[in-house]
Amino acid sequence: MSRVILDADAIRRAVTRMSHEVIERNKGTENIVLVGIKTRGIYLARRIAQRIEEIEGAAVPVGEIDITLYRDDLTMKTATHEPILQGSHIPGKIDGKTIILVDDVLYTGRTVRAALDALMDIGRPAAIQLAVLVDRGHRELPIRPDYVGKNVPTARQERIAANVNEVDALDAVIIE
Ligand code: 3GP
Ligand code: 5GP
Ligand code: MG
Repeated sequence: MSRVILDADAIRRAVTRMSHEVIERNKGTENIVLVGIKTRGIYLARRIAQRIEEIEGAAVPVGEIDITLYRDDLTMKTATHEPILQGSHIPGKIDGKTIILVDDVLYTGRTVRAALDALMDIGRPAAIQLAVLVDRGHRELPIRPDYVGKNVPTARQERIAANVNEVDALDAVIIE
């Protein structure tokens, strides 16, 4: 049995709200760099950047970071199966910038931890904030998002399909 948690309109509204929150919290867009995590986080970061540009009339740079889970299957998650950095592309220097990390789903927090490590290796940002479309709980590290599309309490064995148009040819967050 599966259930739609966010449809296309709801995702669009969540992205719009998060974009406003980013602008408000940072008092503008001047120092901001958006960094999307691997596949779907990248497209969400681009959407937020586009929305911010529509609202503020200023372009925000978007980078990407590729972190792959080093594990045998998607349902298993143990301390020995840590996310590993595959690569990253960040436009310009991140020193003194406010980085906004963007991902589709936040779960244990290990992927974000790996992304933080990678960013710290590249430079010294003034601050790093976290935006996720879905927070499904079950954190294993002291990591919390600053901007959340929707909090979705889940059981560990549940899966959330975060479909984005650019990859999945539809916009929908579905719990299955
Ligand atoms: P993404 O790269 O767009 O984030 O990890 C590969 C894909 O599988 C991810 O796409 C993610 O959406 C999906 N996925 C579903 N469940 C899980 C999970 O528990 N862990 C991870 N890492 N990915 C999952
Ligand atoms: P974490 O490292 O916080 O456990 O997991 C975060 C990463 O794994 C995100 O990049 C996300 O794509 C993926 N992930 C974890 N759980 C799920 C889930 O239920 N659904 C989807 N779509 N992705 C998930
Ligand atoms: Mg992801």
